[in-house]
Amino acid sequence: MKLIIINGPNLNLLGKREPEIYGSETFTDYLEQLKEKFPDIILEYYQSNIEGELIDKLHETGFDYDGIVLNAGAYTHTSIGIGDAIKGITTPVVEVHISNTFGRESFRHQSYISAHAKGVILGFGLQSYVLAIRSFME
Ligand code: CA2
Repeated sequence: MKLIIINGPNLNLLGKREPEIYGSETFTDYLEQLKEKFPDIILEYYQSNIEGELIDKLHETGFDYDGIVLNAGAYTHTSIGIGDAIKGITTPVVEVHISNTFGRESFRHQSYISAHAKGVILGFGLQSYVLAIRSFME
C-alpha cells in the first residue's frame, strides 16, 4: 500500500514554536517513527507553504496512490481550490488536524475539505496521523 502525507502551510514549524498547541516534536522526526510503526506501507511525505503546489501534489498523487493523509493547515479554512482538487481526484483523502479545531477560534470551524474527504480526524495531536493511516488499513 502506498500512502502520502501532505502537510500545508507552517507545518514545517512544528516542534519549533507554539509547543502548547502543536507539541515539541518536528514532523520529520515524527515521520521516522511513522515509518517504523508501519513498515509494510510505502509512506511518502510532502510539505508546502504554497496553495498551488499542494493542489499540484494532489493531482500528481490523486490517481494511483492508495490514500492521501492531508493536513492543509490554514488553507483548510480558506481554500475552495484545494476542496475542488480533492473532489477531482480518485484517491481517497483523510483530512487530519493536530489540534481540535472546533475548540479554537470560530474561523477554524469551517473546512472546505471535509465535504470531499473520506473522513476527518482531529484533536489527537500527532497521533491524528496514526489514526488516519490506520483508517486505510481496513
Ligand atoms: O491543528 C492543525 O493541524 C491545523 O491544521 C494546524 C494549522 C491551523 O491553521 C489549523 O487551523 C489547524 C496551523 C499549522 C501551524 O503550525 C505551527 C506549528 C508551530 C508553530 C507555528 C505554527
